[in-house]
Amino acid sequence: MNDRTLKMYNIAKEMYAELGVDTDKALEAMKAVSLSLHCWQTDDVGGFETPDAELSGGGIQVTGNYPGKSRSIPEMRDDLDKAFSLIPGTHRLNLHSIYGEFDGKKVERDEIGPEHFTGWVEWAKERKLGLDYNGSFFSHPMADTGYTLSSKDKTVRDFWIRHGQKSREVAAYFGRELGTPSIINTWIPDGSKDVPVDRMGYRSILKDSLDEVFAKDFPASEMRDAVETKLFGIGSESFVVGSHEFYMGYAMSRKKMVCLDLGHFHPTELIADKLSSVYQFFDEVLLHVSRPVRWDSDHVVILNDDIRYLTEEIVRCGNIKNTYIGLDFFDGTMNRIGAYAIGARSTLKGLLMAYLEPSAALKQFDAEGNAFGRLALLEQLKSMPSGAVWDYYCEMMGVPVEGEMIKDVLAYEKDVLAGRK
Ligand code: RNT
Ligand code: ZN
Repeated sequence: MNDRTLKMYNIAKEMYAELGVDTDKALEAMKAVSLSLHCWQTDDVGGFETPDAELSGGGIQVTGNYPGKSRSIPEMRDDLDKAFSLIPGTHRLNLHSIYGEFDGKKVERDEIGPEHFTGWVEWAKERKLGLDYNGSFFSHPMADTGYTLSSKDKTVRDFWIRHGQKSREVAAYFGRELGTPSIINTWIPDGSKDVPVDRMGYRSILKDSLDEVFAKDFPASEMRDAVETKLFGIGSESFVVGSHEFYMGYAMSRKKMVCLDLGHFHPTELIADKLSSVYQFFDEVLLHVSRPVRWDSDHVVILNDDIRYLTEEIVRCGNIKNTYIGLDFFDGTMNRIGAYAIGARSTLKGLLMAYLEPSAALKQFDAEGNAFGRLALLEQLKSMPSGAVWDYYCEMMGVPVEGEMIKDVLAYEKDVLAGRK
């Protein structure tokens, strides 16, 4: 441990102790936090379905052409190893079906099954990582009309129903092999640019299709389903079939989880405020931590107010063990490994700051109706030395502190990414 890091930590520890906060306890809590790192930041959600798979329409938009994106699964694994080495703690990996190992063969989405993920399972076992999963209902000719599971064309929707069913087999396989339940999230891009007339029809089809997708029961020890709500997207500005109300109702009636993505609501609407409501009625929830800039732009997560509020609520609600924290951003304009490091570390920093809250004192002000005391203490916290605790945590967990992280990422760019021409 670096001398200065230790000195600063000890001062911080003393200052927090004066507020009734035990920094060592906060760090113990941090060690138990597990993020689900999304694999798709390594290659801008391209996938490796065919040797030259390119992202095409159908609901996902990535901008940027920064050099060095992974072009194959081995490269992707190198990048993920690098990313994990920059993030303190034990985390999980979240795969999409377009990242199966298809050996250069064309495998249709409705044929992607566990056999295409044996290599990933080996990889995860070696690293003692849990795997989460997603069917990929986008970037495919069968998604070109803008409708998949809610399509009025039976051939189209049956195709995606089979994809959904197979995807759940993959997740269950992950859970069985790795001994930790795989969280499988279903997000579909369905909706329309212009105002539809038959909203009712599409939503009723979606409900029936989902019932078919979820017809088979799997033990909760193997996999758990989440359904991701959304307000609007590029190409689905006027209508998204799987809206928040739709999926809240669906998930509640079918005992599934909802997935709340920070970019999937009105720009001023906060997910942070939703958690304490959702926890009243659901056992578990999945989060997609992202950063919308004016729209669902999936910018790299930073420690902004939205993340502060979200992480505070996660901790304040006292239900983090039932909260699956997935990351979901993709930015092709910068070093992609650096993007992971920033996004994951900022989420963790938010959680650490939340664990460093003097919750007893704050709750007391709350209960007494002392709005000034509460606000003043919250403001005081903003200049407390949480950075010293963070650096200490990074060193303790064997990952680089802030300034070193930048150097480390730039060295990887020079040594590895620059060679990907
Ligand atoms: C899209 C959803 C979805 C995707 C990933 C790739 O709006 O947020 O979660 O980002 O599945
Ligand atoms: Zn998402």
